[in-house]
Amino acid sequence: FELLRDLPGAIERNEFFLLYQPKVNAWTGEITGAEALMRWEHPTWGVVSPLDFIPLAEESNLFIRLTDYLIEEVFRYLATLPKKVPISLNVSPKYLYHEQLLHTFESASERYGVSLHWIEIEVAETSQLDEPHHIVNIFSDLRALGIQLALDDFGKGYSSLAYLQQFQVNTIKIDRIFGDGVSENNQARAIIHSLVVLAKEFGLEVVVEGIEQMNDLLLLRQLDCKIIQGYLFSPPVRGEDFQEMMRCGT
Ligand code: G
Ligand code: G
Ligand code: MN
Ligand code: NA
Repeated sequence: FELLRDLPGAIERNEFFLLYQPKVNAWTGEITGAEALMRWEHPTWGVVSPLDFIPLAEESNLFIRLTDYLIEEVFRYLATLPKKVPISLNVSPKYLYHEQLLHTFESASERYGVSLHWIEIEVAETSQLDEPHHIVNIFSDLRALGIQLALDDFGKGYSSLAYLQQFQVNTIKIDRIFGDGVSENNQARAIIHSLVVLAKEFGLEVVVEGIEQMNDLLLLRQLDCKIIQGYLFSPPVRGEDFQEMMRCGT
């Protein structure tokens, strides 16, 4: 309805912005990276969640312009950081079929003088990744450029393990349905424990999402999880605030 009507013009009107949520070392609290999360500042509705506008954008080709904006904005931001950390971008699986994909990353990297090693792409494991051959090839091209790859929302979809076997990625992000409340849930604990063991076998990094409580953090340390993301440490924040967090070394 109205969101759909307003979406095309919103890009020109500069109504989108990014928040950054830190990923931190579970032992030291050191910031190891951040995930960029998009928001739409709608003139009448206020801040709109990507859960509401990404599906709309994916119905038309607007998701390409939004992803182009995301990439441009993350490089612009990285260029301003005195001490860089890797930044993760959520990319619609559909964008993996966009023919300008590699060019867009390379061009931004050159223009901003920021190495592609600072970029990680998160692809939701819950999404249907059709044409596995294409995905395997595009992942391989992206890795060749130095871009890191993560399977997002891991464990929540239907084909987690199949994807892990088919697609070479660097990281799995364990979905927050397992991380949130893990200290009071034996099943979640067993699942995370197994995924940590599995990830080690594959030589993958593990990030556990949705950590809000100290007890969960303490348990994740026991399970040998090294990197966590969640409100316990910080919600997604404005770029200036993320930079300030890094400066203070929290
Ligand atoms: O930040 P928040 O928890 O509201 O994000 C909700 C969902 O929207 C998450 O699944 C997240 O991955 C997705 N999301 C956030 N920003 C972007 C973006 O820039 N592009 C895409 N495709 N998805 C995003
Ligand atoms: O699907 P993806 O993992 O990209 O989505 C990340 C979403 O999770 C973002 O919308 C972000 O705002 C949200 N998020 C981040 N940390 C927490 C948390 O500790 N608890 C909850 N409930 N949501 C979180
Ligand atoms: Mn994500
Ligand atoms: Na996720």
